[in-house]
Amino acid sequence: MILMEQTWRWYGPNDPVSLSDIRQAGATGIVNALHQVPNGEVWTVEEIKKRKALIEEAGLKWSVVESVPVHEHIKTQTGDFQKYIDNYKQSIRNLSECGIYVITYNFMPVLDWTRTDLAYPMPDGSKALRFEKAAMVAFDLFILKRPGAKKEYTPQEIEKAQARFGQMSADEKQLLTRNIIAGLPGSEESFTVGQFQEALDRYKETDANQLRKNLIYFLQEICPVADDKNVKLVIHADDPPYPIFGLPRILSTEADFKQLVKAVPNPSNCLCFCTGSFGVRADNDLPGMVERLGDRIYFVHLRSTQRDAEGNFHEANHLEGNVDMYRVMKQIWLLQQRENRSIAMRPDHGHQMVDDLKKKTNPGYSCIGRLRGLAELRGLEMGIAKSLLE
Ligand code: DNO
Repeated sequence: MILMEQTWRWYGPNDPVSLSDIRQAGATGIVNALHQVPNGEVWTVEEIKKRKALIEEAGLKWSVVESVPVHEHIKTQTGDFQKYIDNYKQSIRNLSECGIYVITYNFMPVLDWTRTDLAYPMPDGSKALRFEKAAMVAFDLFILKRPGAKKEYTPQEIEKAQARFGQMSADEKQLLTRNIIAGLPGSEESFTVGQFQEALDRYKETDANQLRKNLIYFLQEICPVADDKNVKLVIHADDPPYPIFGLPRILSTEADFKQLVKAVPNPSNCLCFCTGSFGVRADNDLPGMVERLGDRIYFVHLRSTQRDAEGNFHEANHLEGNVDMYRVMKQIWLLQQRENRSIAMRPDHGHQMVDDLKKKTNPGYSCIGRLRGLAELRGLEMGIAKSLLE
């Protein structure tokens, strides 16, 4: 019987969650990145080996890279993009040489994952991450004052945002701004309001079609290297899975990924299946996606989101919310047996809860919430496996 490899995202030596904590959570694999290397530069064998040794000394294995960031120039195909692509190829070769074969990346313009509230109170006293539409629109229209933004919203949305903004204190406005543009854990970019507008302006010539072409070009360049080195390049879904701030998003649905595979069929062109990101769209059939895209899934982020009719969502407990985790898990288990391989998963995000409420934690990446998530998910997988086998 093949079960998933249980992994845990670790932010490196400065992470308040230590490698020893992670071992006690029961994970065996580490998901890590060299955040100290500036975006666009080569990850050297020496630096990779140093980090790898640290992880192995703790009795764990560096299983997945999340992420080798893709430089903005690659996404817009401007400036030194060819140099950055060459550097990316070298990082792939170097990681493979060190025995690391799964590399996560995303192709979201300017911002990585985005939330408006990092401490949304849940009825049980824990705190969750939340994306509130009215707050996002309020930031866009009244703080950023993005030219042309008004056209993208309905009169009702604008009215709601206006009312929401009117009730915010100066501190709340500042916090909202920070939450959106100062960079959440793992994002490689961080902006002031002025810098953010400049970054958006760099996408004036890059609509969804162009961005897709640039991604295809990037993959046509790097996939042959990855194929040759046995590496899987797993793209992460857009989060949230639709355009924000007028920026194109091109990996939000099953059709988006299928189109990408059609354009670049290389075996290394694979998917990081993030149930929380894809699950924000009601039109994404998650268990069906595992069934149909499974041969390309080499890493899984498991979490659930709860959405409402207005486009708000918050992160639910791992087995609650809109993601049918039982059906997703069943498909993953079947896929593993079918293909005779174990897939790395990590419990993604978790509520800030219990003692972590008194600590400074990385939003979404506190210890106890993820520990709860991992415990529930491994139990679910074991239950499914045994019930199908007996
Ligand atoms: C958020 C993460 C993302 C992810 C990147 C992958 O919690 O899932 O930051 O790591 O989008 O490149």
